[in-house]
Amino acid sequence: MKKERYLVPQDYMADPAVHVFNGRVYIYPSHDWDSGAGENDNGDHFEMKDYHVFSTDDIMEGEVIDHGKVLDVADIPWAGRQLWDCDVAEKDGKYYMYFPLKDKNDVFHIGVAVADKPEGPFIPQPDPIRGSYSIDPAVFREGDDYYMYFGGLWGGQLQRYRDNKALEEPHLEPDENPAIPSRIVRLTEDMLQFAEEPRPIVILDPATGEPLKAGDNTRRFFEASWMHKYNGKYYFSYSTGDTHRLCYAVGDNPYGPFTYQGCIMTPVVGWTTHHAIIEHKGKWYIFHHDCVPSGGKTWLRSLKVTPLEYDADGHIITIDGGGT
Ligand code: FUB
Repeated sequence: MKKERYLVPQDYMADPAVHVFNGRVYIYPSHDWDSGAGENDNGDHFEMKDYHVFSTDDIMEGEVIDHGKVLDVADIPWAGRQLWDCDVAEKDGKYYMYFPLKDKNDVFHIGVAVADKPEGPFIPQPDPIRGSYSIDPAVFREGDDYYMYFGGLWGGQLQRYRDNKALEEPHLEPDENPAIPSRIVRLTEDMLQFAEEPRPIVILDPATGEPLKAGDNTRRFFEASWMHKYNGKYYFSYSTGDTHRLCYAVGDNPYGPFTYQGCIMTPVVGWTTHHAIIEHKGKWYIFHHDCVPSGGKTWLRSLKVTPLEYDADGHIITIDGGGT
């Protein structure tokens, strides 16, 4: 099998969420472009304004179809700017796209748009999800329940919240405190709201049994949550942000706690790293992005896929991302 593949060489796409719907693989990426905004820790250079959907029936070799623009920031009533990483879930033949977007006050919330087909078009709800904040929604289905994982530090604004309430001042924890966690929340039956208060995702250090610390920045959560299940275990994976790694932790249920396991992918070329992990036709894949085709421009990222393997104990074998 090929070792990796760029999936959309004709355009810049990033932050893939991937699902198999009706036997076909659908990819929901962010759509990068060169807005001219300056690069900073606030992420102003990620000025994305629409989404495209892609699909294929053969991940490593098949034609990847671009279904075109499926949602535009201009059509979202509460929009300010910046459509970042989205995800899509199916329920009863309808498709729900969850997207982070800054409102007119430059505060991120998570919105929902609905379609009759996995390839859209998606029609946005008039308002964001009540009580939603920060970025990077990833939706995981367990039977009849749908859970959203979300959150991201720095430009993703997660440090502005504690116990689901906005703080007066953003607060990055001191190094010796528990790291700021990703969040999980179950969705309502109509898929349009939170059914409960979001809860923290606790990642435990296997050596001490204690939550990973804020200063442990090669292992602690930063952004890009994803959940998949393998051999009955729940694999929570995420980006470590400023140390540019994709890492994972394993638990016994969707809420955790999760115990840290290791690195899935070493840094790619580019600042951000972001992924989705799926099984298709008995093989496992990690979809991700890097900035090799743009010559390292971190706001112009290209979509990739690489086969993913486990060892006999269920540990993910680390992939070399090709960066430093
Ligand atoms: O694409 C904008 C942001 O960059 C995403 O929301 C993060 O996960 C990072 O990939």
